[in-house]
Amino acid sequence: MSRTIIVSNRLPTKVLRTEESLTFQPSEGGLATGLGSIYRQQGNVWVGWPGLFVEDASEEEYVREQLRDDSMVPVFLTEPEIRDFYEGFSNSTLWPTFHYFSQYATYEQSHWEAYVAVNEKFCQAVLALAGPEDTIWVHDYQLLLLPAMLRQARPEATIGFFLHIPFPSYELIRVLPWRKELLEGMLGADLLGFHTFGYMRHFLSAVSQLLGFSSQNGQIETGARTVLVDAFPMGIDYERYVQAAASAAAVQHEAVYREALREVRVILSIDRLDYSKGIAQRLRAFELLIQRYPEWREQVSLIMVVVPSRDQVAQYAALKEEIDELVGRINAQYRTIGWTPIHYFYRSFPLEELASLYRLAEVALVTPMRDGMNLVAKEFVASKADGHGVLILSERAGAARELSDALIINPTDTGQLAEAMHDALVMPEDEQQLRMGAMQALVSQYNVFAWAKLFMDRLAYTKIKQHTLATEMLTPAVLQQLRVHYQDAQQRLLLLDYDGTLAPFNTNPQRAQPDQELRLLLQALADIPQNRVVIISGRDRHTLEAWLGHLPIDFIAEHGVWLRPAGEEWQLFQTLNNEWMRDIRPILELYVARTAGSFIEDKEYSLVWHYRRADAELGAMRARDLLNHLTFMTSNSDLQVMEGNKVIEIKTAGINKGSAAARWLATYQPGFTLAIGDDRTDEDTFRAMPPEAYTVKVGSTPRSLARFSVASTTDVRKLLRSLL
Ligand code: GDG
Repeated sequence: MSRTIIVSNRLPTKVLRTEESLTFQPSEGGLATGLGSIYRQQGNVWVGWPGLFVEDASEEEYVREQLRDDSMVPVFLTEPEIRDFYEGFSNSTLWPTFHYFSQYATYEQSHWEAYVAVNEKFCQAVLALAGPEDTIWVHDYQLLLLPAMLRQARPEATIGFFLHIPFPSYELIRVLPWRKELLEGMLGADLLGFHTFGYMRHFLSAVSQLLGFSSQNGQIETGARTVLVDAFPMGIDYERYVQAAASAAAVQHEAVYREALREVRVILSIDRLDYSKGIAQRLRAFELLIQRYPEWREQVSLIMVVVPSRDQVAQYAALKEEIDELVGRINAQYRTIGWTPIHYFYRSFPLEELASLYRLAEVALVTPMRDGMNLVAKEFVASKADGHGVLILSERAGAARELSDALIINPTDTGQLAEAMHDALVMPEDEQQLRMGAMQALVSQYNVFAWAKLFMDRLAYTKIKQHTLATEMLTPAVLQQLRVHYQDAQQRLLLLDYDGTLAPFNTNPQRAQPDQELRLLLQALADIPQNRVVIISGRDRHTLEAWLGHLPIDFIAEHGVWLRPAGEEWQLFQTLNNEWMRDIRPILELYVARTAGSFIEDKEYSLVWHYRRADAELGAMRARDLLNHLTFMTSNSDLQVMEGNKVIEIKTAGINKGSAAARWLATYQPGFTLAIGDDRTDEDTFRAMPPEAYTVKVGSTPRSLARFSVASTTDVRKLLRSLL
């Protein structure tokens, strides 16, 4: 049985040492709940640090056993490892660099060495667990080297990686002394996920500039393997926040706060202490609001929750001081006996109290300088059951790509931020409802479970594709074997594409008519009574008829629209049926949701996805993606996927080379089948073939569903001649 192994720096449970014993506390984090549904399934596990320095082997064993019952495997880290690997390289080198705070980054060789060693430690822990069939999903910036380490030990493993923080521009990555090693580490995965298209674009650019691997449609060819890169915006456990906000405890807390605040309206800000979160800028903007609009004094307060984090690191301590000083100064300057401008809490709250703050607030201020996604923004949206409330969101949070109905601001523009607060406070109710409703629809649908499923499905798909796309050269040994099978068979089917397969391309397509050699070759093959020779082409039937119609061979023309068995009349291949739309429409809807500006056109016998109005680069990428997705989805059906000008059309009636070829297979039930082709439409033929068929791709690109490949049309003719 195959299992899923989740690996992250921290386990979703925190082990705490109290005076008497050890306690095990579940983590509240979004990742823990989102992946909870996966790691608790039979056999699955989560590997990570339990957050505790163990004292001896017996304590280690105790923790290990306790966690085992809840599907977790601990990796024990020492204090020096946490200092150098975690606080050092992870949080003082990678975190500032990836959040565009290079000026805070340190570059310590000893931290790097600890980072390598701890990634290696995680690698050993995973290898001790993982079987060859297992799927390994690695998380976040603390484990960038792990995918390649795992790959080296297990070349066939299925490995996914997701980065929770931004991936910055190449200009920042290039500053790191270990930049190549870090990228190579990530490329050990089969699938690399980022929150946004922007991050993914930065990653592809860094890989291209630093490692020289180009990419197409998010696929990187490393030489050894294809690595797929894609955007998966992470969601929250929506229902959990809806319920927490509706809970009796939350309602009660809100009532207590409300009573204390009387009529004062609330703007809310919640973050971990971090320079990336823009906390000080937010305070200055609030001050500007009450300077510019004195009418809000005594009417509005800012409730600011800052959750202690990393305060051992110098910049964090300095930031804490700055915040303390700002809050103190602003409050001292503006407060009145009945009104406190800023209610500042430097601690964390239980979930229900957090939910009561979400309920209480009319405006949420989520204004990070940089943030991978920012889940607080989504949690606020989920908590506003009545549809009231305004979200002010930084354009530099990943969430801004999805939550376009928020008031989107530039967090360094203090004036704009103050104006946005004012606008939010005066926003009419119906506009609030409209914006909030749209965001709720999105956040509830693309929740954390959908996110995890999308990632896992994509990983499985990537892996299947890697396997199906392995093509080997048609060697003399294979040819020998092919001829033996050919000789032994009573019925033989030869499916031959025309352009690029039997005849070389000509700049003028009408000049590519068959030469004498080809006509004789086809004639000789067709004269053998056991052989059924079929020309299977995208060309129109009139051309094929004119060029080869005199031969005793079959024709499949216009990619399967028209058929003509030897000696018969042309006939249409057509079954007009729309049932497939039920399955295909949801896929298109998914792409509409993932590609702002795109839409679906419903036609009588086809569905069309239009992306002319989408961001050009994203549209082109999603189109590739959708094509791949649809090609895969429709492999065993009779659908045709066509790419047009900024459109992708899926047609009914199962008209493609594959379905036509399948009809020939069913009719003649050959003991030997040879299918040769050179382009994408021939992949349909290859796909329709039984596994024992000889499928041959012509051309130098090795990626094909065909089992074998040859270099040119000359080789094809040689192959066919050898059958005579
Ligand atoms: C990283 C990326 C990305 C906060 N205060 C309390 C509390 N919280 C919870 C929030 C939210 C979580 O902490 C914070 O999540 P964020 O996404 O906002 O930020 P990071 O911790 O920096 O997370 C980030 C994320 O990974 C996921 O990929 O979105 O960009 O930086 O869930 O609710 N929870 C409780 N009490 C508090 O006082 N219970």
